[in-house]
This record gives sequence, C-alpha cells and structure tokens, in this order.
Amino acid sequence: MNIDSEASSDISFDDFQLQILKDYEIAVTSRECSLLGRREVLTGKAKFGIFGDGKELPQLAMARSFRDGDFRSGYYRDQTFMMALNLLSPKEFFHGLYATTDLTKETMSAGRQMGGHFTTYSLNDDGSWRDLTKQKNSSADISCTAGQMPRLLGLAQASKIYRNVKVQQSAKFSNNGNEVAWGTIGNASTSEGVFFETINAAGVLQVPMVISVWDDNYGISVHAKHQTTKEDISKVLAGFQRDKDNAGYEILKVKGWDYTALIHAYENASDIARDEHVPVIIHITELTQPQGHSTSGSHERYKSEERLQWERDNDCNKRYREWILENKIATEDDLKTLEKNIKRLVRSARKEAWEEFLAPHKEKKKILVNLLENAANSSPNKNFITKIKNDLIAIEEPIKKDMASKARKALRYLLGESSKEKDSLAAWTNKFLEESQAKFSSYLYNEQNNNALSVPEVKPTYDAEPEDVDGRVILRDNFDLLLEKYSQALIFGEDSGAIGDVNQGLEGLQKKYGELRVADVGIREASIIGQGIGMAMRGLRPIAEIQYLDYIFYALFTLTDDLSTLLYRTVGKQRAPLIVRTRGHRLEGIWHSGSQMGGLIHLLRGMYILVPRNMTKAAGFYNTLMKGNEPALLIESLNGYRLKEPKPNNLGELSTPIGIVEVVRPGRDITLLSYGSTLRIVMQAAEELIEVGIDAEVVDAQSLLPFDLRHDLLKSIKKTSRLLIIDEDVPGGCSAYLTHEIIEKQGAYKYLDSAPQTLTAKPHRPAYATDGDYFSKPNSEDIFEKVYSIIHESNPMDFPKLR
Ligand SMILES: Cc1ncc(C[n+]2csc(CCOP(=O)(O)OP(=O)(O)O)c2C)c(N)n1
Ligand SMILES: [Mg+2]
Repeated sequence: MNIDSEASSDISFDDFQLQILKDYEIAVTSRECSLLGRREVLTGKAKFGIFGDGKELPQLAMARSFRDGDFRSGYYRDQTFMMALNLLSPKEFFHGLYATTDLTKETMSAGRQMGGHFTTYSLNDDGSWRDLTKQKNSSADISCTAGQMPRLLGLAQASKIYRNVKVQQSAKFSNNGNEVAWGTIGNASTSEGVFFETINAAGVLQVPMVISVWDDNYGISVHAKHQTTKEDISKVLAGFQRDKDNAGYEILKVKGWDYTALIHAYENASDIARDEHVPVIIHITELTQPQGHSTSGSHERYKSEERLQWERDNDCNKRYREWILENKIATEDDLKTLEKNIKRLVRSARKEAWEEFLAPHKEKKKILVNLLENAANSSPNKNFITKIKNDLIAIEEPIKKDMASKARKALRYLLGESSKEKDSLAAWTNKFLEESQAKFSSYLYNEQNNNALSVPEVKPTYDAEPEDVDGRVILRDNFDLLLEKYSQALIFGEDSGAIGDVNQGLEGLQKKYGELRVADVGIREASIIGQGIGMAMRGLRPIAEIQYLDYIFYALFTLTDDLSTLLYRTVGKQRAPLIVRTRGHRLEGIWHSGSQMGGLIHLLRGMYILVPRNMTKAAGFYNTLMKGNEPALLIESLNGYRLKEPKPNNLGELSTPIGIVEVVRPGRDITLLSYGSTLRIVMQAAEELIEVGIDAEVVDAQSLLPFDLRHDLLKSIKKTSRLLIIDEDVPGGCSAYLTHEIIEKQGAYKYLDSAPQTLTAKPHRPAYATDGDYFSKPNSEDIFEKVYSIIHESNPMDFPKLR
C-alpha cells in the first residue's frame, strides 16, 4: 500500500509547524555530525566511521511514533533516531568515534563498539532492572548485517506474552503488551537468510513489530540488481500482506524524502502494531548516501555521475528544506541562521569530546613522565630511559597504548636494579595495566552477585525407597515445577508444544500451561534463539529448545554475535538470561553426532555451557540457572532419557552448582576426565581396568564454561600424577581446551609423571549405526587400552605390552 502525503491528524497546525522545525534542526545536527565525523577519520583522530547521512528523515518520523516502553533493534545508520529521542548528543556521538573508555561520556559501550552502535540501559549499576516502561529502549546493536533480526522478533513477542499471559512482577517491563519493537535494516541486508526467516516467523506469531527498510539501492558498492529480486523488497514481500481471510503483515511503502507521508506511515504502523499486534513492514525508498557507505571508501568509484547527481537532488534533508520553504514554514534566513548555529554547536561538541577523550591520558602522561625521569636519574641506563621519556613527551595526543608501551619498555632497562624509583614505576605500571585492562575485558560474564555461580548447591534427596524412573520423567516433572514457580518462564521449540518434545521431557505441559508458555515453533533455529534473546531482554525467562545439538549451527551466529556479547558490549547494561536447551552426545551419523563441543566452547564465551551426565544433574542445572541471570547452553544426553534414575523428592529445588567438577569414582593411579554420555563408557572402562590392577579416578567435568573453578582437577592429579581426557569431540577440540585449563591455568604439569593425553573421536564426522559409532568415537576398549598404555609406559614390568 502506498501512503499519500497528508499531514498528521493528531496535532494542531501550529504544533505541526514547531515539530517540523524541531525535526529540521535534528536532521541538520545529525548531518553535521556525519560530515565532521568523516573528517575526524580522515585526519586520523578516529579509526572508522559509518554514519546516518541520507537516512535522517524517516528516522525522525519513526522517533515521533516511538513511545516509552518500546524497543529498537536496528543498525548503524540510526544516529538521527537516537538524537531525536535525546539518547545521543553530538558530544556523545564524537566520543563514540574516538572510543572514549568512560561510560559516562561514551554512553553506548565505553569505546568497546565502533561508533554507530546504539544502546540504552536496561540495568542499574547494581544489576537490577530499570523500569523499561518509563524509558525508550534500544537493544544494543551488533555489526553483522541482519543480525538484529532474530532479537527483534523476541522483543516484539514479549509484548504478546505480557498481553496474554499473567506474568508476575511485569510492571517494569510492559503495560499490557502495548509496546512495539521497531526494527531497522538496510536494503541489501534483506538478502540475508535470517531476514526472511524472521519475517516469516513474525507473520506466523503475529507480534507487534515494525520493521523499516532503509533503501538506498546499494549495499556498499553492490547495486540492488544483485541484491534483491525485482530490485524491490516490498514487491518481494507482497505475499505477506494480510487480507480479510488471512493474518499477515501490513506493508507500507514511502519515499524517504516525503516528510508528511513518513509521519503518517509511522503513526499508522504504530497503531496497527500496538493495538492489533500485527507486524508491519515499512519500505522506505529513494534514500541516499551523501558520503558513501563508510569512511573506508568513496562511492564515486562505483556510482555513475547520473546516480550521484540524483542523490544530490534527492537528499532527504535537502528536499525537506525545500518543502519547508515552499510551505512557508520558515524563511531562507531562518534556516540559514539555524544551520549556522548548528554548525557551531557541533564543532564545539567535537572539540569538547576530543579534549575529554585526551584529558585523562594527559593526566597519566604527566605522572608517567615524572616517574620515568626519576627512574632515569637513579639508573646507569639513564640515557635509554630518558629517550623513552622524551619520546613520550613528544606525543601530544597520547592514548593508553603509548603509556603502557613506554612504561613497560623502560622497565626492561631497570632489570636487576633496585631503587625506590624503579619500584614506583613498576607499581604505577602494574596499576595502570590492571585498570586499563578492566576497561576492555570486564563483563564478559555477570560480575554482580546475582549470578548463577553464587547459587548454592542443593543435593538431590530421596525417599527411603525411591522410585526408578526414566530420565525424561525427572526432567518433565522438574520443568512442571519451574513453570509453576516462575510465571516468567516459557519453553518453545520444534515439537516442544503439543507432543511435549521429541523425548517427552515436556509431556502434558502445554495442556497445563497453555500454548504461549509451552509452544511449538517453526523449523528456524536462528529466530528461535532470537525469540529467546528478545524476550529475556524484556524480563521474561525463556527456555529455547534446539531439537538436536547438531542443528544449533543454524543459530550459531545469533548465539555468538548477539547473545554471547550482549553483557560485554553494553558494559553490563543489558542482559538476556536465555537458557538454550538441547540434546546431544553419542548420537549416530554425520549430522547426528551431537558432540561438536570445541566449536561451541570457543565461540560462546560469554555463555555458560553445561553437559550434565544424567537428567537429575540437568534438572539441577536448570534450577540453578533460573535463580541466576546469565545465558546458558545446556546439553542433555540424548541416550539418557530412557535410562532409569532414582527419582529425587526435591525436584524444583535441587540445584547443581555451575563450574564445579565431580569425582564420580575415586582412584589412585590416573585421573580420567570426561563428560556427558561418554562418562558412562569411561566408568565402564574404569571397572574393567581394576581387573588388571589399575585404579582410575573418574571425574565428571559437567560444566565446560566455566570449568572447575575450585581447581579440583589439580587435587586429583596431585594424587594420581597422570591425566587422560576423554571426549567424543574432534582431536584438539574440547579436550585441548580442558588440557589448557588443567595444565596451564591450574599448573598441573608440575605434578604429572606421564605426559597428559587426550582420547577423542576421529577427525571426521561420525559414521552411522553401531559400527560407525564404534569406529568413530572412543569406546570402552579404546579407553582401556589408552589408559593401559600410559601405565605400561611408566611401569612396563608390571604392565607388559598389551598388543
Ligand atoms: C554478516 C555481514 N556481512 C557483511 C558485512 C559487511 N557489510 C557491512 S555493511 C554492508 C552493506 C549493507 O548494506 P545495506 O544493508 O543496504 O545498508 P546500508 O549500509 O546501505 O544502509 C556490508 C556488506 C557485515 N557487516 N555483516
Ligand atoms: Mg543500502
């Protein structure tokens, strides 16, 4: 549907005039920032710049319809929107460019993200939630094109849940689900698969989501003809348009320079999404890039002169200005004065930001110069240290690296000396490095005391004669209790609803808790995770199910780029305590092997990764996670659902501690570390080894991220002096990580009498069926022989060669 130009109907003409001029002021301010921003990069003060020029006008219209409680999930072009909502000042914009590490100045990420990545704060300094309904919210951007889409879905779905489910303590998160989630995306980024996946999912779910496509015909240098069928995303999406018989989308198409049409379209979209919970797509066409894509290149290289001229003529700010004059809303003189003032304001904002960026560095430089001078005067290497000092003095605009590097190099010239001047320099350097490092490395994990690591262990307790039940029953009954206890909790995944998951771990729970809290979803892993991220960011406690571990890779980018970095990239100001439930290990077949742990533990730093050996342990982990605030991936052992376990009588209460290993079989000759289903095979091998006189200690890792916070492995190795790590990942995968943890971090090498070893699956994907498994993954004979060979090597007399 095309929107005609028509004035906003809700306000008086005078107010509308004022609004127009206010918007013009913001448009010009934003543009001036972009123009000066590019210069800052070209003169070397900033490293990279990507700006919102050419996209100002539709963002002003979006801001006009954006209300308290709403959420944005967008991308790097949205500086004008943020400025319109007073969430970004010109000075903060420049701090973003310079990467100032002070969060009170670079309010988006304290310099962790490039400029152009926009965030608001959902959390107070103590980690408690702010009242999100009383502020305008922007979920923290990521750089990956279309990476904002999955999260957008969850942000929108939260409104649907809050409107239709009675959730306790929801006042800070929603007012009857009236909040809209606003997405923005570039035209070229709609080529990404996850764009279409999310669009489809939101149409199915019917959630209040308004997605704007800023269409400037290009994705860097690549024209729309290479990006989009028919070169027109709204034409492509036309089949999603709702009609009288079918739910779907409202699709609007507006020209990006047409102010009144934009205002009208956004008001319309807001009403439809907010009131009816129907998703809306707004395709904004005829946008431009006055300075090209980013500071990395110039668009003159790939745009024709004709196109460049068209962009100059149709620049939205220019056409807006012409429209203001034509309609006599202001005079040429009025606008010139306004523009001149804005230029001055932005220039002084830039200057102030640069001075503020430098001020703490200059302060530190002064101190360091002093320390270097003193150290030089007391050292036989005076000349060398003085040179370093003079080099530092010559740096007029010092950064942290300059100081760190000079101080550390100077200390090399003081090797072997002892003086109080040297001690002062060393102490200053240590403190400087520690303080600086924290600025770049804090908040990978929750550092507040509301984290899951501080949840105390509650051991399972049993009746005198406990019933032996299938593992899946333990999970099911525990999930039942969790859903009862936490009205914020909800579970969704492929086949999770009506049949209660493929292994009946949720059997009967949809009937009991309804289709919104225990839900079936489409086959679309990335947006399943997105649902979880977005809902968790709005105070819900989603458990997103990925049907089998092998299929998590369809969602891996969302997990690694978005979820794992959220706390870090917002310096602790946003979180998404999403629990990802999946099942794996010891499956059979190339795409059902279920054990690609190496990839996951490396790519998902920022999440917990838990690998319980049975369902009682798994239930305990879920209970622990619900009491904490961190995202986690929990892998249930697929072959454990039908294994009998004694049923604890404290389900819902028992809790497995995170980051703690468990010695499941004490022994004295060698430490065998494993996890998940493989652990059962290791236990079997340990029983066989005792028959040849080898007494193995078996340790269950249980928690890979974090691993063994108490360093219990070190204690075990001090006793046994030998270590074998067994898993079913590829060689050098998770077992290499565990080796690093134990040998390097825990320092266990000092206590080893044999080389630490690993026994893993083969490097290829596991072949199918029993023989495929036997010859692909470690079996009990492999384990027996490997242990035997280690013992044989150290004592060939008593343990002669086996074969
Ligand atoms: C997943 C991913 N692939 C590639 C890039 C590199 N990249 C950054 S912006 C961009 C073009 C995006 O074009 P469009 O979506 O039209 O947005 P525009 O910059 O034109 O507003 C590309 C390819 C990226 N950031 N992420
Ligand atoms: Mg584009």
